Amino acid sequence: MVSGPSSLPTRARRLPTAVKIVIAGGFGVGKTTMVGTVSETKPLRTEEILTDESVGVDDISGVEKKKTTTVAMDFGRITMRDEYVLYLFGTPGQERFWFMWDEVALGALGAIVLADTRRLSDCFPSVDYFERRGTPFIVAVNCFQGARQYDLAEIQLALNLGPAVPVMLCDARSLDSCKQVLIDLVLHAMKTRGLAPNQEEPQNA
Ligand SMILES: Nc1nc2c(ncn2[C@@H]2O[C@H](COP(=O)(O)OP(=O)(O)OP(=O)(O)O)[C@@H](O)[C@H]2O)c(=O)[nH]1
Ligand SMILES: [Mg+2]
Repeated sequence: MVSGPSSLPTRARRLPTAVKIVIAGGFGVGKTTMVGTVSETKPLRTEEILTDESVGVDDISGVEKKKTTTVAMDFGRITMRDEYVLYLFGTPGQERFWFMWDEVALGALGAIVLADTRRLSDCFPSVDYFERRGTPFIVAVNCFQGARQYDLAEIQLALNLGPAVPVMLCDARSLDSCKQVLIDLVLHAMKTRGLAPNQEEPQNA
């Protein structure tokens, strides 16, 4: 007897849920790095070389070794437990490209605001933006070498975040660390939006 679709196990019948996630934050905070670390496909990048022309326009203090910058967006994809396909959109960090944020953020389930404690105030515009839009977000502090370590509570206070906004440490170069940030964001966004997760929560991508 040939089995019809109705006899397949539930997991095999369900298509993964497509979810759009935005990765935002200030200039040079590690957005492109994070998308590249987790993407299971070759990430799309729109990097341009920082030239002398940008001196005085782009503030590269703290990231003086940075040679390129995102001018439109990053794009990558990661599947979690065959349940969710996360489409990752990294925003351009520099102020002169902020006009693109509305396009990038449209329809997103939630956002990661990456922060660098050496230049914490650079993530204020991203925090303000997602607060105003009502998009659930979490703050992930990318731990650059040499940067002073702060308590998460100190960072929460410094960014004037409500207690419901999760703050966590991460390393944008580490796959496990980036996956954990994504899992925390998806769970937070679903809870905030009152959505029920698929049968199993997206743990252990
Ligand atoms: N030590 C350390 N360096 C990092 C980390 N993440 C990124 N970098 C480096 O920091 C620089 C900035 O990284 P990008 O990923 O280009 O930053 P971005 O946020 O995409 O920058 P813009 O698009 O220009 O705003 C690069 O030289 C990375 O190699 C990190 O976790 N630790
Ligand atoms: Mg970038």
